[in-house]
Amino acid sequence: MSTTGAAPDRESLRDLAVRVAAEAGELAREGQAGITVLDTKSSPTDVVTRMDRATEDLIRARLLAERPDDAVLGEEGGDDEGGTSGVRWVVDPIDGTVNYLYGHHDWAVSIAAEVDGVVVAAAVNVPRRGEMYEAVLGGGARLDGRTIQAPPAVPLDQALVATGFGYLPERRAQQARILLEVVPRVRDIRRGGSAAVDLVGLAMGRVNAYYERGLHVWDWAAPGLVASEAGLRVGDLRGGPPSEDLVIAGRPELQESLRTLLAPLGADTDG
Ligand code: LIP
Repeated sequence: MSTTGAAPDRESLRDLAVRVAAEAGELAREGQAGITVLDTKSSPTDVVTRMDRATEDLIRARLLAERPDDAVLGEEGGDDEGGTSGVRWVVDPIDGTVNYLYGHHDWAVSIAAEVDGVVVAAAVNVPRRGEMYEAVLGGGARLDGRTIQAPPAVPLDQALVATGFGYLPERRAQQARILLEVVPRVRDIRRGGSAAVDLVGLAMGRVNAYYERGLHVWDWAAPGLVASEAGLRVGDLRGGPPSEDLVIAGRPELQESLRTLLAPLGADTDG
């Protein structure tokens, strides 16, 4: 992507993300009742609904109406590969589609803005909880306008740890084997069904740590910025940035302890 003009300010990108996430969240919330599977993706369990597509279409249209020179990467529509502004939006219209399909509350609309490859602004709307999270890089994280800070670390054996499972059977089998080693060493496990809700919940202290293999950048871009701006470390298993191999998050001391537990188990491999 070639860049033209001055970098836009982060707050205006965040404000646009929040406005669009609010409208998209309302559309998706209204469409949840009676929703059915429209299609499947990587496996028969990896579903997409009419509302995933409609919500992403609305987000793309609203973002590009205001910023026509930006690029957009979305879970459902892929990478448009356009854009000359240096800004790329990373969008998950409904993160937690299976929760959405079954009428659960924990699903989210995630919109992040990257400038030259760095996530600088984010909005995560969890409509059925009535929660709008937002963050700018270096500017902190907020829930409904109030600054949030994650609570201090706890020792690993007292940690409530969220995780998730991929859609491929072989990967799930390895994730289950790893879980057998994790469960006896932590307070308990939660499988909420939305990586975005897990990561913003971590920022709120609803869990103490989170790990998952096989996420995509749209799963973590926006909620990962909310989490890191709330004082959490969000990375991979080897001390690098979050990746499809593994996303692992928590207060730095706890994230380190969890990495030490997971690394020898091959948690960033399929076994
Ligand atoms: C899902 C996640 C879920 C995870 C799945 C998937 P989707 O996103 O948020 O927690 O375990 O692997 O990535 O498919 O509902 O947008």
